Amino acid sequence: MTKSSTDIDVDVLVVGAGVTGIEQLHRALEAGFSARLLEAGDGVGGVWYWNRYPGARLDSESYTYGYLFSEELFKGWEWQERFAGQPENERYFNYAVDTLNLRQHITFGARVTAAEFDESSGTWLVRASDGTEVRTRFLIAATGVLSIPVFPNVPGRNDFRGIQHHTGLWPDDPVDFRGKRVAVIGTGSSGVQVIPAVAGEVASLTVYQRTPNWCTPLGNEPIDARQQAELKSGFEQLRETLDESVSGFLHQLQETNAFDVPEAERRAFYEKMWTSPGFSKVISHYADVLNDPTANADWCEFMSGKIREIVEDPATAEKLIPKDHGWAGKRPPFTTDYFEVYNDPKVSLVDLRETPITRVTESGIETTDGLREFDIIVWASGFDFGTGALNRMGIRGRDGLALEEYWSDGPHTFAGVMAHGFPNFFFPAGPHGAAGNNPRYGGDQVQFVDELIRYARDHEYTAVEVPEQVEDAWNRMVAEMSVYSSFGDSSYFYGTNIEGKPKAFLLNPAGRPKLREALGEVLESKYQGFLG
Ligand code: N01
Repeated sequence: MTKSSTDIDVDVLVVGAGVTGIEQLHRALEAGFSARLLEAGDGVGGVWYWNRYPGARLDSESYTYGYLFSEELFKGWEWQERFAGQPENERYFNYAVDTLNLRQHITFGARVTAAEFDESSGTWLVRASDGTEVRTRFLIAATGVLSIPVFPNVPGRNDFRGIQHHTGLWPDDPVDFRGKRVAVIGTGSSGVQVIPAVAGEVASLTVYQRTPNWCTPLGNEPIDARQQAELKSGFEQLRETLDESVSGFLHQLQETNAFDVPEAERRAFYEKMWTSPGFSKVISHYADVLNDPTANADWCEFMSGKIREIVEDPATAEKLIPKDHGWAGKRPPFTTDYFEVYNDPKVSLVDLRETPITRVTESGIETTDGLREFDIIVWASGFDFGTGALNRMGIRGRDGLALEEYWSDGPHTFAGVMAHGFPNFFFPAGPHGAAGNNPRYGGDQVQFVDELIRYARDHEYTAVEVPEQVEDAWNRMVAEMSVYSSFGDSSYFYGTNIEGKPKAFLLNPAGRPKLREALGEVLESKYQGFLG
């Protein structure tokens, strides 16, 4: 039976049970809305459900990544490591869902395939792959920026008779790497995590690298009892510091520029930075490392020296040193024993710029240099970042406007959370929203959506929509500021990893303070122009 546009099933429909969707569902229920969540997978955790490859691990400090909206939830969980691995992250999101009593509101195995806005009633009719059909007033796509895995466009992938998996679609049953001939394609954050994690078990490991990355040590360590106690007693301070930070991390900004100090002091600082944990190497680095090419090159020279020191074979070391981008020209991965792995005689590196892949065969991978046979291929080849999931959901807004058409030249958003022409539709943690510790930005957007839809309900508005000029102002800011971004435009942050995808900046180049300011102004104006 077709659903009538007058009867709604729920006030709020959330899509995606990742870090953002879980919080949004919780807030909707707390606010007294009837709410439901559709999740394509069979479990919660979002990226931490799908990316269960060996070595998958956070590189934001665990306690800054988890939820901070509830002190009780924060204190009820003790993170075991500074940078938690996938299993701990997945357990954490299950803990959150069960503690907040959300599981009964989640439908698993339901991938949204279509969502149409009905103007006369101000509702959305949403359809999912399992036949679910829901009419909702507010549709909130918490589908994330890294949820559509992509494979290189090489012929023959389906001919391979061995085992092959994408890191972003890793199976639940463990893959047995023992004694196997393994290929890993891609050396982004996923590839450089999986490579050292499996190297010890395999018969041989061949790494197919197109672009080397500036990998530096992650600096992981267990969280001891003293730190656990400090975290618990410092909850408010932690939250405050993160709220004031430029990108949702605890790391403090440096005021000194690289060449303000004598060389010996700079070398000592670089030594400290090399082992300094995770993103502190970006945020707490010399103030000009991201915007002065000479300062950036000086740090890169230091890192090149480290790679040459670690990797015994000079030719391999040279291949592992990035030549086409500086520090943070691509998203820098943080690793554990990555370069060291190349000293293991079982491990070899294929430079795809010298010998590109020509095809995948039944038994292995052929490059211009010949065929190598494998038992397992790991595709660590990345994602359709930012807009991938949203553009595939069949979103149809006012007058049937297709989201993927509206975004055919790149996303148009207000604060990475709303788009003009799509009333009562939100996409917290979407493109243009974040650049840093994602859950902190996503949390700001979730709170904004929560406050806006409560206001609309309490004041009996049936539709909310971002005014065109408000969206335009945000898009202008993104376009103007991304010109000064340190990210090279070969980065997936511009969508250039996907053939035919428009080149457009997909992050929020102004950071979290600007996001909070923009959302705050709308709230303060009592949603002027948003309500209809
Ligand atoms: O994906 P990527 P990822 N032929 O796009 C290569 C987050 N994350 O899954 O650089 C050959 O970075 C491609 O080569 P190139 C994090 O935000 C976080 O690794 O395009 N190679 C590249 O080497 C991260 O940034 C963690 O030349 C091809 C690789 O595949 C984001 O997810 C862990 C190719 C793709 O790298 C994505 O990371 C993991 C082709 N045709 C992920 N196409 C943490 O630590 C692509 N490649 C928290």
